[in-house]
Amino acid sequence: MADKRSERTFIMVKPDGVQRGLVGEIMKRFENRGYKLVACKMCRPSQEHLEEHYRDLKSKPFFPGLITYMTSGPVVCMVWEGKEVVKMGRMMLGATNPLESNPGTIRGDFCIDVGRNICHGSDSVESGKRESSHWFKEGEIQEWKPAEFDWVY
Ligand code: FUP
Repeated sequence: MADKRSERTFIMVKPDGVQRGLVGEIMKRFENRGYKLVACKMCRPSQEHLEEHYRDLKSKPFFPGLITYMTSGPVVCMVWEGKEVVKMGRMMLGATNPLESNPGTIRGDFCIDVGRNICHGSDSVESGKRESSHWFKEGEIQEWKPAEFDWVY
């Protein structure tokens, strides 16, 4: 149980999510669910940084457009911690393609185009670790225990 509670996922509000003022809405959903924010910053990532983040998609036809979109403005990067946060985070974000994302999910409520799908979430515990350390230095991730935790778990 203690191990599960320390699972981490990397969540990013993409440039369109920032421009549309959805940062607070997305953070609120994770906080309300009971997850713990352990890192957060706004940044303007370089093309190289994004190419490394999306390295598994390099051969896809949409890759150049994806990089152009992702470098078009600032993003907000976060690490959230808690039980099953990787799977639950993906569920809260909704399917990659907004046509398949259910109402009630972030994508299902706020977007209609796969190329403007407002947020990113790690797809496995391993990528959660890799992405968290790709976007944050060790000292930028905080260890802390919220007082109300005993009412969440
Ligand atoms: P996800 O893990 O939900 O971010 O989905 P992927 O890693 O498969 O895709 C990463 C990003 O590529 C998506 F968020 C949007 C973009 N993409 C497209 O633009 N077109 C596609 O057909 C698939 C993905």
